[in-house]
Amino acid sequence: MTDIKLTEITEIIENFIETPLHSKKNISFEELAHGRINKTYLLKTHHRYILQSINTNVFKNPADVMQNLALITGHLRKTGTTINFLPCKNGEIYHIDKEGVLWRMYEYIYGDTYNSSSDFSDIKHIGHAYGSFIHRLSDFDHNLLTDVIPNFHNTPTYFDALYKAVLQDKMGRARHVKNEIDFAMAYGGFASLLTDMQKNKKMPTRVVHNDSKMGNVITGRDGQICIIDLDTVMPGLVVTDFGDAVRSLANESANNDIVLIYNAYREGFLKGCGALTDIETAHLPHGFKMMTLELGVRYLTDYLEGDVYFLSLHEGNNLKRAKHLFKLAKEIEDKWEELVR
Ligand code: GN1
Ligand code: MG
Repeated sequence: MTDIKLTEITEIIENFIETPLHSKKNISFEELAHGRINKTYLLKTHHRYILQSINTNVFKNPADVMQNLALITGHLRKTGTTINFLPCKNGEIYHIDKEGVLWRMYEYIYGDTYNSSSDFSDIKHIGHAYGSFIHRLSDFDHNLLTDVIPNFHNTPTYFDALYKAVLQDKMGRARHVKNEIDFAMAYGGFASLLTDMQKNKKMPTRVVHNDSKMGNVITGRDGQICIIDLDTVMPGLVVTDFGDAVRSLANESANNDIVLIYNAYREGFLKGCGALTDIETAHLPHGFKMMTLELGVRYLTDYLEGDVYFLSLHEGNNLKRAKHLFKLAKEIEDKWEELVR
């Protein structure tokens, strides 16, 4: 799936200030296909680097993303490890190529990740990592950040987009997914529960990660935790950050007991983030349910619109992802009493 040549890569990295890569001998690269939004390459010489281009269909102003990242990583660096972006010859931490594509590079973080971990002590560890992340950013002024994807976890807007996609039915796919559409629509009322509380100031706005998947936590060789994929770090709700993480664990972990996953994550998360308000703590299960439905709705909408947002690996990929999440939402419903206990 790699569609870039080594000569193009070397041309891009020329723009970053001197690094061991500039020996240009023995450089090899491979595409890392974990993300569904940006293109990511691992560059190898005697050092390793990550080179990424930002998807401008998703991030309309990529320079704003980099401005946020400079502020966030600067703040995080005061209390521990974070991503180190390489400076460019132009004085920025990014380079824009002739086609207008924004490229950035950072030092590869050697360590362990937790893809498909099923071990409860690992899950607690991931929870603790994201909890501590929120804690480390709790004294960062969120007004400094640009809203790089407006309404990113504003669930009702995704439901509105689904209604619109069903009405337009650009690809003529709606009739094949009637059950999924009906399943999602039944949650139309639930969708605004958390955003309403945020609007009414019942739930505080905090700086959160907003894409808290297990694969974004790296335990470095020095034992320090580094959280990556900081593009969507923005003001948001703790409960959605919590919920998206448990959603990702329940979806991708080899372990399939969602109540045990939820409890293990909750224990680590609460230890890491310190005091939450009673309203926040009481709504952690709602965050899990909300984020599961929200992502399911986003995938279903993208399927109806012709797979224009998420990288789709094959025809029907986004529908399959949506179905999987709706199955999880149903399971959350079935286990609700145990989750709110
Ligand atoms: C996208 O590309 P990736 O995997 O980091 C998406 C998240 C979804 C995720 C689902 C900016 O993130 O919101 O949860 O896919 N990011 C954006 O895997 O839309
Ligand atoms: Mg991401």
